[in-house]
Amino acid sequence: MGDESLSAGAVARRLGVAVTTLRTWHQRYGLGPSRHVPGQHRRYTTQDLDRLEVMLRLTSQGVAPAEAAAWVLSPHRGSPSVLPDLSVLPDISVSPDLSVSPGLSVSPGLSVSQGRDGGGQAIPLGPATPAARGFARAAMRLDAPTMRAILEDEVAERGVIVAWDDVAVPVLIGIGERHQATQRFVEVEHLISRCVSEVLGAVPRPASSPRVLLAAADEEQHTLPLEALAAALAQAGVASRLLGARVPARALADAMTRTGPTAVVLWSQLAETGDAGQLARVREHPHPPLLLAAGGPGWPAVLPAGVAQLTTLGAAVSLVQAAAT
Ligand code: B12
Repeated sequence: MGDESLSAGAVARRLGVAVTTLRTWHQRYGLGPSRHVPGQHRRYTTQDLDRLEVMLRLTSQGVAPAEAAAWVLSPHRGSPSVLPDLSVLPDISVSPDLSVSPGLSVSPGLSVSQGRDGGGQAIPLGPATPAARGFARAAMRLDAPTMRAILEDEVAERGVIVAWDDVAVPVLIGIGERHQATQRFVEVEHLISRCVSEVLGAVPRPASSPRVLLAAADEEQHTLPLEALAAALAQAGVASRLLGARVPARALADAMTRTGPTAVVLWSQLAETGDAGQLARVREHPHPPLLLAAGGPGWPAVLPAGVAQLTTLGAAVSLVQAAAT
């Protein structure tokens, strides 16, 4: 956020809590905005946001708001990102992990139990940005407007690559793990996919004619990383044509014949769809692209000669941009 300050609405979106919760924390516990510009509403500074973030993490772990606020405001607490040793606070149930649980727009005054299900009601994130935690919390509440607002803010403020790497990816990986462990939360996963797609799809595209072709491998349904690539390329001024999921080799060859791309990127998420023969076929096309690249964990470790391996979104943008311009 730098030196910039935020309105209550922006802070609420970023943290994934209701504005009324912020207001109550301000009135009851003094955790309000500290930046005062004459004639305007007070605004939240980076330090204010840090304090609220800790407040949120503590209350999500079962600490009563009054105790959490007292700790946050304590002059001895050190860095705002350091959490207290929960075992020394009285009357709280302690959860060992820092995963994000739903229901955090708790009614103020709620003291202890959040009804946690051994972490089963949460998206495990590990170390994550406030925006990722807010996005994960909103996802667990199936609160699509807040999810979209958080991601849109990130895209606008930090760009597609950071929004994808720091917000979408940890939450996608986390919900995948949570689903695998519980066989639940398909609805959350689908809503996350939907919101990520919508926000990436809304990034304005360059008017130029696309010379980049993006496609998922045959039978591959995972397309979000390609959608991120298309949006990030667009932000870098590079137009692309995204064919989407499950593109058979023949269809890809036909699309190449008709559009003559200088760069082709194929995505495989699953080993089942990562048949390197598809890459070889692109290479053997009568008009092969300048750059043929494979992305995703589904491909074999050793790729056919002449195929570039993409490992991160940022590197993919640089490579494709260089080939397409
Ligand atoms: C969203 C999702 C779906 C959605 C996809 C929607 C869409 N439009 O894309 C839907 C519902 C369709 C789906 C379907 C399935 N899914 Co799914 N899905 C996911 C989920 C949650 C996110 C996928 C994603 O976008 N990953 C991209 C990023 C977030 O992950 P990553 O690739 O590991 O990222 C690494 C690198 O690729 C790189 N990276 C990240 N982003 C980018 C971008 C670029 C451009 C580059 C170059 C690199 C890069 O950085 C990361 C760190 O190394 C994952 C969980 C997960 N861990 O990925 C499961 C997951 C991939 N799915 C899984 C499964 C099993 C399935 C199904 C088989 C389920 C079923 N029984 O039907 C089907 C597969 C159907 C098919 N044939 O494709 C498993 C795969 C397990 C495995 N390895 O075999 C996962 C891992 C979930 C899990 N933990 O079990 N899925």
